[in-house]
Amino acid sequence: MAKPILLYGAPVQEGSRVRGCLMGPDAYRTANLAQMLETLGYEVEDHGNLSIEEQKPLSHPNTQLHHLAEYGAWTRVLCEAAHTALAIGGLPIFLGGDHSMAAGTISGIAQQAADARQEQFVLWLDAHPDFHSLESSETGNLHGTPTAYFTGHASFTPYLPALKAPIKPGNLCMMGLRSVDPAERTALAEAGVVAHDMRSIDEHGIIAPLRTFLDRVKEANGRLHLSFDVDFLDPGIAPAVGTTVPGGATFREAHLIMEMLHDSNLVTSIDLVELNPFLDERGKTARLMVDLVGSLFGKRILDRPT
Ligand code: Z70
Ligand code: MN
Ligand code: MN
Ligand code: MN
Repeated sequence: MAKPILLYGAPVQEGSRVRGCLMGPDAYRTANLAQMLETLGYEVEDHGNLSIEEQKPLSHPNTQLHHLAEYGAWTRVLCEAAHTALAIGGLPIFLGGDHSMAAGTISGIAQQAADARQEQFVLWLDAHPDFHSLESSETGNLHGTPTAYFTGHASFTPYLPALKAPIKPGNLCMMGLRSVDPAERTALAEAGVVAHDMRSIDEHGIIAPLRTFLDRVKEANGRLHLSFDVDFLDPGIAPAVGTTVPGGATFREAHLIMEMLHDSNLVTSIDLVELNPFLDERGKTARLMVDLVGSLFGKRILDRPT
């Protein structure tokens, strides 16, 4: 029997200055995410939306930073929820919410993987590496920082919880990069993150680099977390994001990635982030994301020999 799929809404929008991501979880529900998964034969439990208490503002020498206290509060709540979801044997899907939520979800799943003595890997599908430290962020938007936190590459003390189980930079594979700030570019190379930009996808396609990474996860008998930022996709097919970056993944590249992930049977947890329904066109992006999740969970065009 497949693990039950546990849905957690994370209406986080403090990580950017564009409002609307707090509506993300309800847009996925409106687009029938749970029903679609049930049709595929899964047991689905919707745990509703997580929330944080009102926070007193915190200050930092980088005066551009905003909502630092909320970032800490969401990270604590999501870290706990993610740890628990895995500990009870579920496959959690975190419905975002902006990408700052990945500081919590990924630190939580990494902690639980460490409890179970399993190696944790992360596939990061995004136009951006989100690898800023609190010091290097120019925009002050904290959705640009979670990967630097959960790898332990930068210190977030005392704003975020002490990291118990960092993700090894070499276990973090980024695909789709096309908007990388200078500080992030230097830091990515120095840390040894596995980073594929759009040129790499143009040259090699997505199959070869994804296979190489999935083979590594398999050999390590590891777990795989998928963190899927809507802006990985081309804005022509997925307009509902605050910062659109041209030249993203196509409909077919995205479905193929999801199908390969399904066939690998390695995915143990998922974030769907940065959907901003306020910017959508008649639900098109939410529906596309639900269709992609369908491919990830085994929806296919024709039966295939196994
Ligand atoms: C830029 C920054 C960003 C979206 C992440 C962009 C960050 N590097 N934007 N995800 N949509 O503001 O630090
Ligand atoms: Mn992102
Ligand atoms: Mn534990
Ligand atoms: Mn992004």
